[in-house]
Amino acid sequence: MGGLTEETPMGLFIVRHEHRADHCPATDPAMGALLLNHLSRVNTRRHGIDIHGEAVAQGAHALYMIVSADAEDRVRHFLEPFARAGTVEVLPASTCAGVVASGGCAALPVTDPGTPAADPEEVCQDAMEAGLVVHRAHPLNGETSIPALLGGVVMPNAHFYVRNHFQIPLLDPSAWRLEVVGRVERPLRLTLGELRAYRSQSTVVTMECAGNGRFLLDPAVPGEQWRHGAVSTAEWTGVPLAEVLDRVGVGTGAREVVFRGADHGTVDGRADPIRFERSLALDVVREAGVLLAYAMNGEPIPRRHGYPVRLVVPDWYGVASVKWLTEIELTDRPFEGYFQTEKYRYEWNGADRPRSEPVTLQRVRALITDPAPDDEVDPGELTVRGVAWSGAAAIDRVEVSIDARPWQEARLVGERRRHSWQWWELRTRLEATGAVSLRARATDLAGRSQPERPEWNRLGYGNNAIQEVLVTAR
Ligand SMILES: Nc1nc2c(c(=O)[nH]1)N[C@H]1C(S)=C(S)[C@@H](COP(=O)(O)O)O[C@H]1N2
Ligand SMILES: [Mo]
Repeated sequence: MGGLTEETPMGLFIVRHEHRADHCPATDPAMGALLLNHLSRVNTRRHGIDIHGEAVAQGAHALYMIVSADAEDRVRHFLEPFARAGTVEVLPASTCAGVVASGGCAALPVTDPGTPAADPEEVCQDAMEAGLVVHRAHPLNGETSIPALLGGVVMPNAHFYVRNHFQIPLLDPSAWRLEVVGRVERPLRLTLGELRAYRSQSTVVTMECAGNGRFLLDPAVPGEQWRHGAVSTAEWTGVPLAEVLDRVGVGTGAREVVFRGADHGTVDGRADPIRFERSLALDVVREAGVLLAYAMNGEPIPRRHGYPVRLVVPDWYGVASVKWLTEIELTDRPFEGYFQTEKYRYEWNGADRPRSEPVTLQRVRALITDPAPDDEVDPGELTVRGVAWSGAAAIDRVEVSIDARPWQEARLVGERRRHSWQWWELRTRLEATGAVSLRARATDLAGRSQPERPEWNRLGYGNNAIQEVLVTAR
């Protein structure tokens, strides 16, 4: 093993030291002090190791440590004083995130030789530390825990849900280019600096995964078992796609715009790896206020959310908002990519033949953020709060029903918003004690509301059934 360089990956080790009861070094004050100095930050840094935790099992004369170092030899060298006092075992180890992300204790770490991609272990560890509820470690999929929604209109980037189909690509911002090709009059190739020089716009947008709430479908359907947290809101800043289209000039016969992400991998039923690609009709692109976003809540878009540039399609289910965008192609025919034609479609078993429809606008929905499921609340005054949104129109009203009693209208908080969710609250009274059911139902200005029960479809999309939160009053 070479010397300690900046690129040397650090290994994780578990150390176990034991000594005989009648040879406990800690009983001798001088020896004890020596050991403590040996374990000091100054000394461990000198040895090129980092101690994450150490503890002595009480009465067992056994010491355990979790350390990292670039090589096992370094750890052994550091442990020489302990070896003189008894036995030393050094076990190469992984974090739980590393083990789960690579598919088990016996598996080798995941690597994809094709593209530089983010380290799955690191990506997963970050998500856990941010408090996301992880559904799958690799590729990372995690939802926002509902209490984390509480607060302002937008939420911190760290808490924004993550939906990935492939590994997160590591794109170098200086090498990144956005190609605009196909049925255009003047094809274009933009650097990040050139894109940022265009007129920018900021929009607060609520993004929801079409699979949000899938766990409630009966019979169960395959796919990530999202609860209610595959939805978040951020302020996105970027260039209106319409500006770039004006610049290239839409060519004759152009009908659709295809967006390509830099991420890729294999999927069921296809032999060759594919990229993440989606299309939108040209008229949708013009009307929807689509952004080529480079900032999220005022910061560069984090890696897992599409750095350096992603599409943001307000009001549409998240799948339309292609991350790690590198190519835009105008075409004269309907796009038939995997994520367009085989996934992200509502499919029902029709009377005589199966029917299918693409997933488009987010369906109207209210979420209760407070109280949380299984909370204990005091009888008497109760405030129920939450958010509500709809892709088709602004929210008209939110109503709450307690224990299936008549609906009470909640107050909408702040101004009416078009592309982002709306906070609402209801101050009410709880007369009874014991188990209490709280339900919230939103209606938008287009007159759409929520169904009582999830509407089943084969791939489990668009479940906007009225949410029920059960709490206990005592
Ligand atoms: N390139 C790329 N873009 C993507 C995806 C993806 O896997 N790859 N997932 C889509 C889906 S299904 C959703 S719901 C949103 C999620 O965005 P987020 O991870 O920033 O929350 O990104 C969309 N864009
Ligand atoms: Mo999604």
